[in-house]
Amino acid sequence: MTVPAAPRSFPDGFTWGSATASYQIEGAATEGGRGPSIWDTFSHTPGKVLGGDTGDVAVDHYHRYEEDLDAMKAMGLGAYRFSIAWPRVQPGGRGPLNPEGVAFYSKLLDGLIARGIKPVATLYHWDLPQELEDEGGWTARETALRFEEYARLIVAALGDRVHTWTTFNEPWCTAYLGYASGVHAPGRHDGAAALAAVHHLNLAHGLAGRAIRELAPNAQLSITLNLHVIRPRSSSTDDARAVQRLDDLGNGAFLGPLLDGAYPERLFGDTAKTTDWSFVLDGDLELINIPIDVLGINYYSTTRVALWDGVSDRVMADGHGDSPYSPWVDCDDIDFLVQPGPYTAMGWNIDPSGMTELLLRTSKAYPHQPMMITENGAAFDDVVVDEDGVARIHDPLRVDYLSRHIDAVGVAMDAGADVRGYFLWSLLDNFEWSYGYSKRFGIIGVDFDTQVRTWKDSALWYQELIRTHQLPAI
Ligand code: GBH
Repeated sequence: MTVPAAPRSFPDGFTWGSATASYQIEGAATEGGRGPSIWDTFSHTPGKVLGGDTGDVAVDHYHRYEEDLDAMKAMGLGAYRFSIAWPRVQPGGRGPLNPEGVAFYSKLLDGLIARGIKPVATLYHWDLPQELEDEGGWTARETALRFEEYARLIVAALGDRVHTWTTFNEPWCTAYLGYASGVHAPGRHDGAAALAAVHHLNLAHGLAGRAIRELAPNAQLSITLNLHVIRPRSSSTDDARAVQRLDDLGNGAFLGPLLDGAYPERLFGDTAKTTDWSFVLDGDLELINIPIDVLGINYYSTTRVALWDGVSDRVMADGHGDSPYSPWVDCDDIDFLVQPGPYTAMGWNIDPSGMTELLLRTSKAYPHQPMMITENGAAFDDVVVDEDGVARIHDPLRVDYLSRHIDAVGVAMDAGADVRGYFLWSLLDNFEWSYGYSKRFGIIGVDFDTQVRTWKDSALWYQELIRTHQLPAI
């Protein structure tokens, strides 16, 4: 790994933020008229989440949001990226808004604005109302129409206070982890369903985007994608082809319709045995292709692959959780290689060069598209110590990870990438999906028994970075 050229300055207008998601932090799963979501069902199904953990309580942000807002203010955050729980504001996914649910986000927005923090609101970070899943979830076109209605209602209710509306967080995860590998809710294993979900998520983005433009004309419109940096094991044409197939499924299936108005042509051939893509109807691509103000990118790690030679032992590295099912539809002949370390506590390899590569590649493909990093961060085993009666959490590995990745953003910006901001994942330790509470991504530590919050060294470090707009030497 390269050593950051520090100190590095960032432009004054660059936004420093942090991010969370509703199901991971709110708790209060049955309060305030909230209906069940697919993550309630999934986490309450034995065997789905490590340790049987659920988001029932999470870090109780629903009741402690004032304290959390004060921490954001003290840290100096310029923006806060959070998500709205659809089943909290429109239980069941149909019909009128639930005023109590709306009131929670309304108070949150007022609290952010009063503290001078720009709200970046995501409409969907994976908590689909269970009733809609019962009717087919994202495999059903109807869900995209329901999402448009939800967007219209909630944007009309909150719109003028939200700086940036993000339709979806990581539709790749919703489609492929939810419907193909099944490590996320709703936990299905059906490649055809996953590809239908890809399209219906894209369509829902277009429909909601149109609603946001109409109802909140002064807001920024965005979507967040977890784009994949996929590298070949060798320079063979076979390995290059493997990379291309994964790039089409993981990146092109979203970037294509969103920014080019078309799916990558190769994708149809590569998935022909699973689906005929007849769920793409006339007019859909025009709707999806609505211009966005800023493209959100989440970056954590890289992937290395090879086309299986049919003889060697198969390799299935991390990235599939414990599922025997792959999220990569029709890619059974591709091997996912164990990457060289170092690794985070998730087992993900640490590779800041992927951040630079991704930003430069995206800005080359879409030269006029502003971008922002909407998530980057790492889980590590923190060291909690008592220093003269004061609790401290030392997390030098996290500071190191963040330094190198923020530096890598700077390298891309120096080379011309138009990056408007960086959101650190995550503000608080939280419910890490199928890993439950066993993995901590927060820069503010949370004692999951007492809910006491303690700033980690990384939070103090980030506070100083924000104050000075300078990445210090490590
Ligand atoms: C994000 O997901 C989420 O938005 C956030 O809620 C979550 O807490 C956070 O990251 C930390 O996990 O071998 O191609 O399957 C990130 C999800 C991480 C999904 C890496 C794919 C493995 C790569 N991604 N992962 S692959």
